[in-house]
Amino acid sequence: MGNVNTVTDLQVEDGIAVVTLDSPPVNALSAAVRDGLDAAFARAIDDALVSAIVLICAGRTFIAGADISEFGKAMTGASLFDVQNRMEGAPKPVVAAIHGTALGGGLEVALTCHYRVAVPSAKLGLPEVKLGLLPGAGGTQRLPRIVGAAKALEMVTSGTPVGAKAGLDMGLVDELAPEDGLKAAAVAFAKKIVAEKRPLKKVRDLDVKGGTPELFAEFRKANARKFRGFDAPEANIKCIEAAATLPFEDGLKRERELFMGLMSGVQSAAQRYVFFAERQAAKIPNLPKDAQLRTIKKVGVLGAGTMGGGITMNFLSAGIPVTIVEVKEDALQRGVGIIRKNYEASAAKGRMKPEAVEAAMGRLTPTLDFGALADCDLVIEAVFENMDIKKDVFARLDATVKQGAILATNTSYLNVEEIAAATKRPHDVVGMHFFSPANVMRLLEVVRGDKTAPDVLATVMELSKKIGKVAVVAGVCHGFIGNRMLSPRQREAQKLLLEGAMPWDVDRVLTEFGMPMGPFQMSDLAGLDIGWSAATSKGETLRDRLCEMDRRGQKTKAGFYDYDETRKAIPSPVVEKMILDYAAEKGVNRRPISDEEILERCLYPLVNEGAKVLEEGKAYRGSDIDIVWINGYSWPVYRGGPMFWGDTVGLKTIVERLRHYQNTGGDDFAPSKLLVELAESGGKLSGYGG
Ligand code: 3H9
Repeated sequence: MGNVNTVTDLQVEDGIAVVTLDSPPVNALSAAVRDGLDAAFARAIDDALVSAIVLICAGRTFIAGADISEFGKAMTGASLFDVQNRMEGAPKPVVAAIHGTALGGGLEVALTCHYRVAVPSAKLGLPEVKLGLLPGAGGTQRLPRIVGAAKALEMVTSGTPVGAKAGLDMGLVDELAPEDGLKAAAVAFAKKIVAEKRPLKKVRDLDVKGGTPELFAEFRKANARKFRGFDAPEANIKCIEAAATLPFEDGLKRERELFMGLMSGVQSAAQRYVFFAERQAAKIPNLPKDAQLRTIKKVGVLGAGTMGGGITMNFLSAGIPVTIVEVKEDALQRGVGIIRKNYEASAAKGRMKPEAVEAAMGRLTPTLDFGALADCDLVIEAVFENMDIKKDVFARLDATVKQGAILATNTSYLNVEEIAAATKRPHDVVGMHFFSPANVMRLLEVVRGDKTAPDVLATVMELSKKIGKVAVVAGVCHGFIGNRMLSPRQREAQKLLLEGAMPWDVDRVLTEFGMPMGPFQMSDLAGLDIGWSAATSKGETLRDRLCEMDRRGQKTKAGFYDYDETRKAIPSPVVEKMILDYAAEKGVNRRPISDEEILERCLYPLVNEGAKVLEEGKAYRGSDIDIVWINGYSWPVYRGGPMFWGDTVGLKTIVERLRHYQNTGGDDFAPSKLLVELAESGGKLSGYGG
């Protein structure tokens, strides 16, 4: 317990005041922390025996930012600006001692200190853009005064922190401290400053270097694609521009205005919601407190195809050895070759060191021997998507793999309980549904069968963090959470073609909404012939007809679109004619279809399906569904996922429009019971399930 308030301690020793914050988990700038800082600095400044002040944090990190959970609530406690003014205006040196992460408001506080000392492992950054915000406590005005306009632009618009060593090179950090001796080093540094009578370095008094109009114009142009749809990057750029062109106080005012604009907007509300939703998804309700995690030291992967190879890479990269099993030597060699090629491509782009490639490959044991899976702690099956094959594989795994191991299936649609029933240990069986490319996509759907043991679930959730995935628990149903909700969207997209739209109309509406690709661009990319066979094709669907013409997608340079040499998609007159003929054959009178109808028909049934998932208890929470869509299907994060977006549209409106389409298009559009209930009671899908 601190002697200033519950989270702040002040000790004076040998003329140096040490202010310690201790507000777990991340020392965020809550009202109590601001009050504590304010009072502690007032006392230390008034104390004639104090010649310098060190600010340090207890626990795992320096201040990790403003307290995001306070946003949108009535403000209490000391104002952060007053605290910063007190610190910066102190008549004696103030030194920030940084470990862990100095992020957002945390770095902004450190920038009002006269000096900064950090351990080498510390990270410093302004990640507000990831919350749809900008650094609103002077960060956009002070950072460029130290690191220059170009570097500041990069840091505030990417939100990516820099390490302490890079910080030292840029002038953000004044001295590095030993990893286990931060406090002593910071105190010694403060004493040195006093002894040498060094000036009180105020960042606000420096000039911004390199903030030319050309820099901003070029930066905007170079990043236009990346920032498409987001409000926050442009507001961040405007702030750095203000820093380069206005006096400090005017720049601060501009920063404040732009910050308030973002803060009251729906994009930041969505992105802040996603921040907490992601952390919430990792929590399993009603998990027995005594659930011990199983140890996973060695993983087995069955199948060296695209999925098996991608899955394997996750573990190899995280330092976990993998035994990969195939049935044929050439398939095994091909799979291993692709894994190596992927790593080497990363190394060529500078994303990993060549020795790390060898280290990862060194953890891989390729084999044709099924028996080699016997001593694995977790085996993930990634074989052909067919129930009989999966059952056979699980029966063999049951007979081969040691007791206590976790047996996982990567199925995307099949019933995990039926697969588990092929073993005598269904409690050890779980779904681990990776998304392609499995080494890149962040989402992992963890499918819980009725018999899956709680410790199996907890172990897989924990392991997913280790391999850099965002895991969401799903119940057993066709397509689990994500693919189940995708299917009504695909159905409507196809129907719209018949009724009057063209593939490029549907794709344009969905990309303007913020999806990186529309459904037809996605089909062309994936290949139209997945699950199609020339032998059985009857030319019944548009897809059949395209494949029969060898228009199988990007790989054949033709699918729903034509493709030029640079893979640019061009609307195809052949496809247009084919769609018109097809509609005529089916006796459909095509009509003009508005963009609004395309959007509503593609997305409202998807939201409705999400409500059914919740109603049936196949997801714990509405926010889990949003995490699935953001990380597995690239739903625009600034719209918060389909449940959050549905709430912003208004559930009453969605129910009304679904009923409207139900009148003309049938019961595919019938609103779910839960959706109707929430619409009537004023409830929210995003808040459903807590
Ligand atoms: C800002 O600063 C605005 C200013 O510019 C302007 C002000 C006027 N607030 O991630 P973890 C919680 S905006 C409240 O699992 P890790 C988190 O919810 C802010 N709570 O740990 C979780 O709670 P629980 C700019 C926060 O070790 C627990 O702490 N700063 C905050 O993997 C542990 O978190 C940021 O955007 C917060 N600021 O990662 C930084 N941060 O256990 C956001 C965390 O109940 N934070 N919590 O689920 C992070 O990036 C990571 O949390 C961090 C630690 C890297 C710090």
